Amino acid sequence: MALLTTNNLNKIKEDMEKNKTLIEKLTNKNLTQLYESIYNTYYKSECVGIIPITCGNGIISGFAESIFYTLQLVNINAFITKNTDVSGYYEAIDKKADIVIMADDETYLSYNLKNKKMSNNQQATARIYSEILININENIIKGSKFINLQKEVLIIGVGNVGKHAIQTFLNNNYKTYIYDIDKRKLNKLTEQYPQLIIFDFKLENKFLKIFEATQNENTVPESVLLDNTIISTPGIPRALSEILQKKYNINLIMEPLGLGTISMLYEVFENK
Ligand code: NAI
Ligand code: 2YC
Ligand code: MG
Repeated sequence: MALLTTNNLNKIKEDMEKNKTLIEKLTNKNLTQLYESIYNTYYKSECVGIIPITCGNGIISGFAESIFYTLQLVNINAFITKNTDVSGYYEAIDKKADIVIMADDETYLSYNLKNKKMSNNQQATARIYSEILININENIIKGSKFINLQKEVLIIGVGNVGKHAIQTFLNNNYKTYIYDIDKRKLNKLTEQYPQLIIFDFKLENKFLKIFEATQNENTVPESVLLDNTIISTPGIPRALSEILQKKYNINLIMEPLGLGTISMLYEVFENK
C-alpha cells in the first residue's frame, strides 16, 4: 500500500480548488451535482467524525486536516476527534457523529452508523476519477476532430484502485483498453472481462480520455496523447510530465486525497 506523505498533502487546498474548477468546466456540473448524480444520494445534515489512527506507520501529519478541509469545500459538517483510535471512536459517537471516517495503512473507510452503509477509498476513488471522464460535457469535445474517440479510454495501472475503474467504463459501453507492467493482472482481467483490450504501445492509438492509477511517475507516454486529452489520475506521483502537459494542453485531474474522500461520503449518504 503506497502511503501518503505530509509533503503530498501540503498543497491540498490549492489542488482541490484547481480540480474543482476544472471538473466544473469539463462536466458542466458542480461537485455536489456530480457526486449526487453518480450515487443517487444527497447530503442532508449528517455530521462526520474524522478519527486519527496511530497504528502501523502512525498518524500522517495533515491527513485528518486534509479530510476536514475537503469536506468543508463541499459544505459537509465534520470534526476531527481530539482522541485517536478507540478513544477517538468513542469520542465521535459521544459527540453524535452520524458517519465516521478513518484509515490505517491498509484500509481507509467511511461508515454510516444510521444506514450501516460503508465505503472503501480504493473503490470510491476509482469511481469518481472514472465518472469524471464519463461525464465530460459533449460541448467540450464537439469541436475536436477526435469526437469518435469520446467513448474510448486507456486505463494505465489496474491495481487496487485502477481495477475498480473498469466496471464504470464497461457499464457505459466504452471501448476500454488496459495497460499494466504486471502482465498477470492484465491476463486475469481479460479473462474476467473478455471485452477488455490489452493496450500494446506499438499500436498507433491515441486517446482523448486516459485514467491512470500507478505509484510511478511519467507512466503516460507522448505516443498516446492528443491536443486537450483529459487525464484523470489519482496516481501519486504525477503520471505526466509538466512539459508534456503544456505541449499538448492536457486537462489533468489529479490531487492526493480529496476527490476520493468526498466519494466515500456520497456513497454512504441517504438515497434520494
Ligand atoms: P497498486 O500497487 O495496487 O496498483 C498500482 C498498479 O500500477 C500496479 O498494478 C502496478 O503494476 C501498476 N504500475 C506501476 N508502474 C506502472 C507503469 N509504469 N505502467 C503501468 N502500470 C504500472 O496501488 P493502488 O492502491 O491502486 O494505488 C495506485 C496509486 O494511487 C498510488 O500511488 C496511491 O498512492 C494512489 N492513490 C491515490 C488516491 C487519491 O485519492 N489520489 C487514493 C488511493 C490511492
Ligand atoms: O493519520 C492517520 O490517521 C493515518 N493512520 C492515515 C494513514 C493513511 C494510509 N493510507 C494512505 O496513505 C493511502 C491514501 C492514498 C488514501 C488511501 N490510502
Ligand atoms: Mg482523491
